[in-house]
Amino acid sequence: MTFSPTNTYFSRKADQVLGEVCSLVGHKPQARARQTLFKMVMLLLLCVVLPLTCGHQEESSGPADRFVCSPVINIPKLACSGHDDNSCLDACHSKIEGLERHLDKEKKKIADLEQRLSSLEGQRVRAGLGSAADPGLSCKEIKDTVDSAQDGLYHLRSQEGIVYQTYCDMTTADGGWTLVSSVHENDMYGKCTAGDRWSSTRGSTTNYPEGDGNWANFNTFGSVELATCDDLKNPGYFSINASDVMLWHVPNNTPLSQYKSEAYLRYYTTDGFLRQYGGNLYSLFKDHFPIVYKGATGNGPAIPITWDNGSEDLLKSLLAPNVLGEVTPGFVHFCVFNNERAPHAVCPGLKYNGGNVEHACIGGAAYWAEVAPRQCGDFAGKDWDGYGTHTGWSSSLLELESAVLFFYR
Ligand code: 3S6
Ligand code: CA
Ligand code: CA
Ligand code: CA
Repeated sequence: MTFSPTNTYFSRKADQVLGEVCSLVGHKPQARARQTLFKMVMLLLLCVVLPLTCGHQEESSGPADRFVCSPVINIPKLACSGHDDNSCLDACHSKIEGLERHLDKEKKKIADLEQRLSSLEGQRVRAGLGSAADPGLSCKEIKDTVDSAQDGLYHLRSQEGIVYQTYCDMTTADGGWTLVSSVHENDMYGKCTAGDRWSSTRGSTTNYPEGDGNWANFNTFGSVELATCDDLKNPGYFSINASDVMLWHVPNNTPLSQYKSEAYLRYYTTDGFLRQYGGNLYSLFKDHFPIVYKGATGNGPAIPITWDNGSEDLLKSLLAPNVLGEVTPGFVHFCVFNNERAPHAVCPGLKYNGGNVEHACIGGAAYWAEVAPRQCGDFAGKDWDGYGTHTGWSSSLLELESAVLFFYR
């Protein structure tokens, strides 16, 4: 006699017990456990129950009745048309394994979708970088994070946590340029008077060898929309850790929306020179080349520039004619002393080789000795041979009446 499930009663009984056990453990039974259990139930039925209730039973010979072997696991019921319990259980098993593989695939899909969702959520949060709610540290940080960022106004925060708004150029040479300052001459006839913040607002004097000292202090002034109407200096000037500078020459009183289009000269450095001077102009002037009357450091570096708008020829056409013999266009030159040992903070667009620096370079301290106070001010001696005459040592009117905007990247 074998224990094959040839009898409907046996097989249903076994199936019922197995199902109860399966539901107790909550999952698929192991094949061996199922076989053992099945045999035990069979024995019990054959030896005890059957003689009492059923009397004589035929031995196995015909085909098996339908045997549902997986009542607990919610899969399509498997009909055992087979011949013994092992083949049925094997079939059950392979079915379960198939479903598990399917489940694993679905789990992986869900994990992938979750990852995509969290990535999209991250982008949405970072897309607000540069807004009032999430100020960036620099235009470069914003551009690096949001590649589609456009030119315009953004909110930044200084290292100290001061929030300010400024203009970001997000397109020139891959963008990321932060407007940090502008040098504007509001009164060429006023010699180191009101508005001469990048030299001296306290007169032509040797009492203050550094003048107002704004090239190397934490003072701030102006506003982004008035960068061509007055001087600008925001916390980015001393707070941003930058590599290069970009300069724009923009006619006075140009509105913010037209800074770029109206800038007839636009150029930038590419060699990362700021990194060796502390990461910004504040550090360059504070720690390396102080703007001090009769200062002992000598001239600072002349950094090659790449033109974005304008050219060396255009620059030369705007400079004072006498200056041309003393300069090499194609640079931005920092901390340049003249014949009388007056420092000039920046020579925009050129390297100054001679001694009459005051006619082409801007910003300084508080004293220019030559016919003092005639060269004292943010634009020093750009009007030496008359206001905007473009003769001798005088600049063109356009240069005299334009602000120089400074960007960091
Ligand atoms: C080409 C004329 C040179 O003139 C000199 O430059 C003159 O002696 C000085 O008065 C003048 C100034 O130094 C210009 O800064
Ligand atoms: Ca002035
Ligand atoms: Ca000024
Ligand atoms: Ca001179």
